[in-house]
Formats: sequence, structure tokens, C-alpha cells
Amino acid sequence: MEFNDHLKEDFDRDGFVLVEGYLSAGEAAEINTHIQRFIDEVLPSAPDTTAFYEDRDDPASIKRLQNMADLDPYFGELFQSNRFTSLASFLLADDVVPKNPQWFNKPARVGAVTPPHQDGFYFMLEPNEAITLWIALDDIDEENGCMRYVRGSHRRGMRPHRSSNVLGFSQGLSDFSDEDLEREVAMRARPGDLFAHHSMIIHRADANQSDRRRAALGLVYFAARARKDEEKAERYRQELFSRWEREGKI
Ligand SMILES: O=C(O)CCC(=O)C(=O)O
Repeated sequence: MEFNDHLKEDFDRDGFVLVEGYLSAGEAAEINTHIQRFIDEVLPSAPDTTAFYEDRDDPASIKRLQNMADLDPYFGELFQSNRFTSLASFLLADDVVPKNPQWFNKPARVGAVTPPHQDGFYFMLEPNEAITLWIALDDIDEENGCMRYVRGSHRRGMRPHRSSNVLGFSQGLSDFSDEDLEREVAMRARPGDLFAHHSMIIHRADANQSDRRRAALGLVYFAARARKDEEKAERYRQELFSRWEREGKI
């Protein structure tokens, strides 16, 4: 697939790029249909850690689905498809290793904030070179919790994080500042629009204060040149799951 050089220049400069209509509205609707099928048919027999809820007593309040590629061939194929790997590869200037696709949902009224964070803090890569292709599946704006990126922050290193108390986003920046807010851009999107964001970019989203859902599919790819500290990552994962179990969150 051919991509415009400006796309890479913008991505390198800003740490994120919006590609409007990367998928058609029809293709986004098809993904929505498969998400619902996944919830109805796959989730009931999937491991508990596949879904996180805003309210564990309310099955309609799913805020996150993960491991979808391993559990369902449709998401496996979508994730591995050239359409996405070629874009990730072009922007990272490397071969890419597909990681986990996740569904990020903010249910109407109850969808919580996404705290400011850098994905690379969770990824634990050296060099920290990875990308998320974040595909909007709804009309998304300030009211239902659009993505907010701190332009260029991927070039200014890893910032300190601390426990955020937000399920699914356990870590948030501890020094998020007014200067970050000044550089931040709120990005509206329509179904099928795609944001590509670098693992070092600071991003966040507000809670969903609207009567509309806000959903997106996030496809994560690591650059082939990036090496993961597997031991550190596993230790972190275990600590996190024990904490969630203790707190009754999963
Ligand atoms: O969808 C969201 O609110 C956040 C997603 C996110 O943090 C990510 O894709 O890295």
C-alpha cells in the first residue's frame, strides 16, 4: 500500500496523525456488528480478564475488551491484515509485531476518564517504538470523551507515572501540567477515522458526559527493533492483577 510522505512527517513531528475515513462508515459498522457478536457469543466462555466493566453488576457497562485476536478469528485476521500492518510499518519505518487489539468503550454517562499517560510506560520497550492504530467506531467529540494528544510530547522522554485508580488505565502521569494542557489538542472523529499514535505520546480523554456511546478499536504494533523487558512486564502484570483481585475489580 502506498502512503503519502506527509503522513510520516506529521507523525514524526506531532507523535500522532489523523487519517480521516481510513475505513468507510460501512466498514466501521461491520466492526461494530462483530464487537456485538463477540460480546454475545465469545465473551460468555472467555477468561474473566477479557472484559472490564465500569460497574461489575451491569453487563452493559463494558469499558474494555482485550485478547480479541486470540479469541476470535475475525479480529485475528483484521489485526494481522496488510491494511493495518502496512500503515504501522510505514509510520514506524520498520517491520512490526502485532500485539493485542482492544475495544475501548466509554458507555453513555458512565464511561470514566482516560488518565493522561504514555503507552510506552506499560509496553516497557527498548527503544520505546510502538504504535496504536485507534479506529473510531462512533461519532466522537468533547462531550463523549474524544482523544486528547499533547502534540510533540513523544520527543520529550518518558514522564513519571503513578497509580491512577482507573480500571484499565492503572497508571497516569504524576506531573501532568498546564504546559501540557496548552499543547494539547482535542481530536473529534467520525466512524472509520483512524488515529495513529506513538507509544511515547501523552494522551488522555474525558469521561463520557453524553447519552451516546464512545467506542474505538485500538490495534497495537511494536517495531521489530524494539525489545521488551519480559521479566519486568510480567512482574508488573502479576502485581496489577493481584491488586484488581484484592479490590474486587475483576
Ligand atoms: O480510548 C481511550 O480513551 C484511550 C485509548 C488509549 O489510551 C490508547 O489507545 O492508547
